[in-house]
Amino acid sequence: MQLRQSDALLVIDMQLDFLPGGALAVTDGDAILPGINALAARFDHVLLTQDWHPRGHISFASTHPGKQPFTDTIETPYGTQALWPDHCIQGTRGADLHPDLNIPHAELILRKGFRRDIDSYSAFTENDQRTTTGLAGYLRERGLIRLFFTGLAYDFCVGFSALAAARLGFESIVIEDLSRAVNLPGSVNATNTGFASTGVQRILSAGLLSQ
Ligand code: VGL
Ligand code: ZN
Repeated sequence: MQLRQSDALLVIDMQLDFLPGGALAVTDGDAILPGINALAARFDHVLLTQDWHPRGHISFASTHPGKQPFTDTIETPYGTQALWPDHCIQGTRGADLHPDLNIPHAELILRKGFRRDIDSYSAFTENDQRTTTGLAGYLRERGLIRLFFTGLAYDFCVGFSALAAARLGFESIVIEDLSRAVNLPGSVNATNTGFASTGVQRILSAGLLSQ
């Protein structure tokens, strides 16, 4: 696959809390770091995202007495919200990008999930399906219309971002081997079904790295 000037690589949430040893560690999340670095060097335009929650965030099980992370959910004005361990708290070490992420030419770091009462898996549209992050406007204004997604987690922030991008009219491509899943029951199947019905493409990095 030939890269174009209108392409951007989005590197989703490669933060210490999502990597082994972190508060919401994704299994083997660190295994994709070298591949992401190598791929990013091929792209003129790279954007990074950072999950960026205030203390007491609605998605933290600890905010809701008696609730357990991963298994319990809550009902919110915008629907059912999964509950997680405290993670990616603004300004803490766990919210830092992994120091081995080596993409000095990244042009934007987009923070999301900073509203206490709305979670945001997607880098475009928050979980209320209404509030936007402004990213679509930023990309359109810059003429970046074909988007490649890598990072964590496949079944949450990568998946929701790629789906939102496709719905917003971008060409949306997930690089499967440069992502890893949290793997809650059914979450990967739901992600793949959503990709198929929304027109999100799934590719392997080799097709881009061999150019
Ligand atoms: C994520 C759960 C909670 C992610 C963020 O980056 O996939 N997952 N917050
Ligand atoms: Zn989060």
